This record gives sequence, structure tokens and C-alpha cells, in this order.
Amino acid sequence: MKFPKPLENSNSLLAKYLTKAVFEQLKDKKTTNNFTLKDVIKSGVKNLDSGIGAYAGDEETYTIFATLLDKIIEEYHDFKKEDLQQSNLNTDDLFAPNPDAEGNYIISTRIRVARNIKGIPLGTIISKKQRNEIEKQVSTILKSLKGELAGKYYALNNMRKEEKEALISNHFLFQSGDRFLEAAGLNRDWPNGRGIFHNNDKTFLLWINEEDHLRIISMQQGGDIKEVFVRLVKAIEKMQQKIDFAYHKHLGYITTCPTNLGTAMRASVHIKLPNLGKNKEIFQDIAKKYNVQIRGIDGEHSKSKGSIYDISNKRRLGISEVQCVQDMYRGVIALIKKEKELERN
Ligand code: ADP
Ligand code: ILO
Repeated sequence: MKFPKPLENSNSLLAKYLTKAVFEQLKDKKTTNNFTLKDVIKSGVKNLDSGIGAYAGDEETYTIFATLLDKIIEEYHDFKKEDLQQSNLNTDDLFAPNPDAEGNYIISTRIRVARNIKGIPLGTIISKKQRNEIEKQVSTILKSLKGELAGKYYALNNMRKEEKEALISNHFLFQSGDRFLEAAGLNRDWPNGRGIFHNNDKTFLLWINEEDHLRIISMQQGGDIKEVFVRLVKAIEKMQQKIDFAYHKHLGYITTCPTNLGTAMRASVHIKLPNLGKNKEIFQDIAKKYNVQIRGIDGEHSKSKGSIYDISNKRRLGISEVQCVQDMYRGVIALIKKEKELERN
């Protein structure tokens, strides 16, 4: 394997940290599941506009390719290798009264965590058989849920086109054909083994075999962040009782993308900010100061529509779940304050 020259035209963290020396050191290494450097970097080499550009194949990827991945992780999460990951899912510790009780800005709130099953390769190299086994195992557990979390599993395979499109456009279901995931090998055998579970109100959802084995999601209209967090914690606990998830004392929950390590949590609101949308520099400065990320409303790499943005915690590692939500909460408070100020001018 030769040094990937195209990376010289990329601003990704992969391009920044895959120096010739690091490349030489790692180029012949592989994990027990045969995940190679080529596999780690192929999405970033194919998609030169990647922000990160690297994916893992298994837990071991993070140790075998640590010379490269530690740098990416350190910069993305502002996390030092020696730091320990600490989980805190105690809902009493979260201070997040609705930042927009009148409902003028926040459209909806969503919090998700990613989880992968211990000992099974990640989606980048999982076999069709293993993927199907996960689908069977997880959907069976989901069937036993009671009360608010009770619902139904829909396999992507059997879903009608209109049904699928409605779930996607209402922000409940992942899209197919993401080119970053495609290049990483995550879309192999699509749509086999993938699907979505949701309760009646679509406030608790669980994706199977998208980028990670599981994505556990709580969402609802409006800005009651705490209610969304409480429901999510309940769902995580239920799943944890039945499944052993891959967890590392420094890296936290093991995920396919290094940006999701740690808590694997992304807490977001869809929020209408027309004035900040016209003042991008101020918008970006506040986002940076409060460690929040701005996305469009149809998922990552999408554009804003009708001045609605997706605002979420950027860091997921080195801070607890409560702190992730707290980061998003503080960022949202600051953004609403600035939006109101700009409205008056
Ligand atoms: P991830 O699943 O990693 O959190 P994406 O950016 O791909 O990230 O989002 C997945 C889906 O969730 C998209 O359809 C997106 O619009 C939707 N979504 C994210 N945040 C919210 C929110 N606060 N309210 C409603 N939908 C949301
Ligand atoms: N590989 C893409 C996405 C990185 C973060 N997002 C997700 C979905 N993991 C990139 O490098 O821009």
C-alpha cells in the first residue's frame, strides 16, 4: 500500500495526522479481525471533504492504530489519552429547564446514544450472518418492552417505500446511501439486517445496524430536554440489562466513528434562528465557545431549511452523559439570547 496522495487535498483530521511517518509505522498492521490501515482510512481518502475521515472495524482498531486515532480523538473531543471516561446517567444531576417554554424557537429535541455489542465486529466489517443475528437478538428484546417504551420493529427489508420516506422526512429514520458510510463499507448488503423500532408516539426509537449496531433514541416536539433525557436513560437501562455492550475504560463506549466514542451521545434541538443564520460569524463563534455543533436539519452534512438548525453537543468523550446534555443546553440558551438581541436591532 502506498501513501494516499489525494489526502494532500483534504482538510480532514485524517489528512492532518496521517503523516508519512505515521503511515510507514501503521501500513502493515491489522487487527485480529483483519481490519487494516487501508480500511481505517478509506472513507476519508474517497471523500476528501470529510471532517474526520476514519472509521474502526473493532475495539482493537483503537489500540493497533492508536498512533493515528489518538491524535484524531484528542483533537475532536479535546481529550487526553490518559483521561478516564466516566458515565453519569443520573437524571437528577441534569439542570435543563425548557429554554423556550413559549415555543418560539425550539421545534424538537432528540438525544441518542450509539452502542455496539461486545465481541462482534463493527458495521464496517461485520458479516451478513452476524448482522442478521444482531437484528434477531435486539428485535426480540425490544418486543418484551412494556409501558411507554412498548412498540414495534420494522425491518427495512419489508418496509413500503412511502412508509420509509415518511419516516425519513419526519426525522425518525436514517437515510440510505450516505457516501461516507458507503466508502467505509457500512452499507454492504443494504437493506438486509437493518431496521427501526419505535413506540406508538415515536418518542422512543431504536435503529438496528446503521452506523453502529444500535442507536437508542429519545425524541419529542418542543424543548423539554429533561423529559427526553429521562426517557432515554430508561431505554438504555432496559437494553443494558439484556446486552453486554463494548466499553473501554479510557474510550468509553466503542463506536464505529471516533467522534462517537465515550458517551456516544448526541443531544440536539432543531431550532429556528433566522437572525443568527444571517450572521454566520457570530453563530459560529457562539457554537465554538459553547462546544456545540451546527448541522442542517436532514442529518449530518445536510443544509438548513427555513432557518432551522440542528444544534448538538460536539464533545462526547471525557465528559459524562449529563455533561453532554448540559453542553447542548448551555449552547442553546446562549444562541436564543443572541437571536433575541439580533431581533431587537
Ligand atoms: P445522528 O443519528 O448521528 O445523531 P444525524 O445528523 O444523521 O445524526 O441525524 C439523524 C436524524 O435525526 C436526521 O433525520 C435528523 O434530522 C434527525 N434529528 C436530529 N436531531 C433532531 C431533533 N432535535 N429533532 C428532530 N429530528 C432530529
Ligand atoms: N466520516 C464523516 C462523518 C464523521 C462524523 N459523523 C458520523 C456520522 N459519524 C466525516 O469525516 O465527515
